[in-house]
Amino acid sequence: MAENEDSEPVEDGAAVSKVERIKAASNHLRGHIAEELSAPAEPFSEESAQLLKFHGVYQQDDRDRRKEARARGADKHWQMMIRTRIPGGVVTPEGYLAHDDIAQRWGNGTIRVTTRQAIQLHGVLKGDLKDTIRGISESLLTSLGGCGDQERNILCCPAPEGGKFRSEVNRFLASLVGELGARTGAYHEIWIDGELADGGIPPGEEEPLYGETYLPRKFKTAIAIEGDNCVDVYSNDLGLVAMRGREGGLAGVNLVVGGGLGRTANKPETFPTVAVPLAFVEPGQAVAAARAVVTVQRDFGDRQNRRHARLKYLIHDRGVDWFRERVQERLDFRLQPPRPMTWTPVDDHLGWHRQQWGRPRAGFAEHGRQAGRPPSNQSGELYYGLYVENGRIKDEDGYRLRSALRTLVEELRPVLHLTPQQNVILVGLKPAQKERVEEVLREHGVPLSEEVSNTVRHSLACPAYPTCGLAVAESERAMPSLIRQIEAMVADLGLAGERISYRMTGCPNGCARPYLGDVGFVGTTLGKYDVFLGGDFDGTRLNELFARNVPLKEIPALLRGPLAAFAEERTPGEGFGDWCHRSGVATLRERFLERVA
Ligand code: SRM
Ligand code: SF4
Repeated sequence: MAENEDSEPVEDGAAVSKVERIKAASNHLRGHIAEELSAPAEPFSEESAQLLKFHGVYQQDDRDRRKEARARGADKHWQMMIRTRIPGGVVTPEGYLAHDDIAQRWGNGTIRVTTRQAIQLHGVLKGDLKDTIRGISESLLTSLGGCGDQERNILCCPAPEGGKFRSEVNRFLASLVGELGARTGAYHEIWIDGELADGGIPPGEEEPLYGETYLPRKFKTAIAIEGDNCVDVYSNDLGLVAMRGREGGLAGVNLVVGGGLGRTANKPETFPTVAVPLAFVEPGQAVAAARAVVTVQRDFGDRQNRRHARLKYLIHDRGVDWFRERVQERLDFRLQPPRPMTWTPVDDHLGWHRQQWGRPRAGFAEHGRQAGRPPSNQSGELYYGLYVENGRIKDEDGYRLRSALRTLVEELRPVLHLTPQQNVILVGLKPAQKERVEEVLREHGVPLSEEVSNTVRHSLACPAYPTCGLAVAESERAMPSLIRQIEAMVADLGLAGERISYRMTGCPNGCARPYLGDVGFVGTTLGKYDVFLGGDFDGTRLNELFARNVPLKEIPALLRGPLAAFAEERTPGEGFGDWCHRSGVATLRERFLERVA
């Protein structure tokens, strides 16, 4: 039997993890959440905390306030994080303003755009949770499916491009969201109308896709547009690459499977890996094919050991051919061989662009229903990709991004497209409004995206301390200072024009996708990071460990050698990660590290 903290033996000698038993006994995710809500001063039980994740809620504690909590005799300063699921990152102005209101009233005053195009609100107290979720729901959004062992927020390239092809991709996204979502009424009962919540499963309620135990683990899906991998499609359990047809529409979809980045320190049996090609399917077959992939993972994924439960381990253990056969068995059409894919450097969609169609209406904000869009942009509307450092929308000292965005959204009513790089695109702006956008940003001390250096612009960091219970090192609070030191050094080396991605996380789980950056920093303990080099800017290749346990303040000096050599030795157009890969990260270690760890 596999050894792990979650598994316990059962009578027939098999084992399922504790979370599996909690799911099975939960009456479609109801459990005792409603009952426990009536005691606002007490934290949720472990069972409810597990089920809450399916509702998009994490029970956390403020790790900066542990001492203070103990001093006043409390266990911890308990608080909730709520993650709103936003397919393709498309939010109406009303949806955005509702989150801004909630952040102010019940949260910690900040809004966080995630690496999966969702919104997180931190610091909500248990007693305010119901009002918070009701507020989200009133803005026609939902946190159901934000977390938990189910299909997570489905990513899609956020560029507000129009035409037949994008309309078909958008319709595909909406169908996927409808097909792969949970059907339980628990969310509505507990948070919205309060009826039936502890009364078991109402007659006739079914979870046709998930059954009683949902999936063995989280399941992540992304749609990339052929050529532009801005969603980091290879890091997903299921990647769907939309391929253009000769007539300008959607020719079909390439499926890639088994990506995932999480790993556990000192457990080499856990590892990051990129998704591998599975098949090509026609547009009308793509939803069924995606569903079949999910059901194979549902039926064969590891339900004993949660560290081995992601789809990537099933594919690693059984092979992609075995997996393809299982998927094929569930379909009434033939899977075709995957088509060749080429990628151009990832576009982060920042700055001013001309839209190819008129003012959009909310795409997926209305619980997955997509509104129509006019086919062409007769009014010459624009979109503006606004850089948000590490996804945190906040007011702090002279930098008042949150107020600036609130002003712009209230005044100009743009739809917002959240990006997988934690940025925000304001969509549907009139050319006459360009000046006003820039004026509001300047008035609030927010740099225009065009003024942000390439180094800062292409950096990502996960939240880590103080909210993430799994953090072993700082990330969002460490990156701004580190990246500015690197920015100065890069400029000094004459590399300011280069696009190099730097990604940091406060533990090896990989939430800011550090193993796919040109450069990755992964926290190992407070103040120290493993440094990885040699990914590619297109996100198709994992980087490799360059140096272990590097103190934060030594990172710039450590990177100087490889960056200086890159400046001298690169071939025309070669990226930093590609140069590291071509040189060999092992060779770079010998050249630039005095002592190889
Ligand atoms: Fe993540 C767990 C934050 C994207 C891999 N992730 C967490 C938790 C919920 C910590 C926890 O379980 O207690 C973090 C909440 C921290 C906080 O205070 O907000 C957290 N993950 C995030 C976000 C907010 C990072 C960000 O900077 O935006 C991202 C939210 C995405 C969303 O909207 O759904 C986020 N997490 C990712 C990604 C990147 C991606 O999906 O594109 C990954 C790597 C890809 C993957 O899943 O393999 C990722 N998060 C993990 C893992 C490791 C999973 C594994 O297979 O081992 C965990 C821990 C776990 O699941 O046990 C985790
Ligand atoms: Fe937390 Fe680790 Fe994810 Fe960062 S990478 S948010 S520290 S789980």
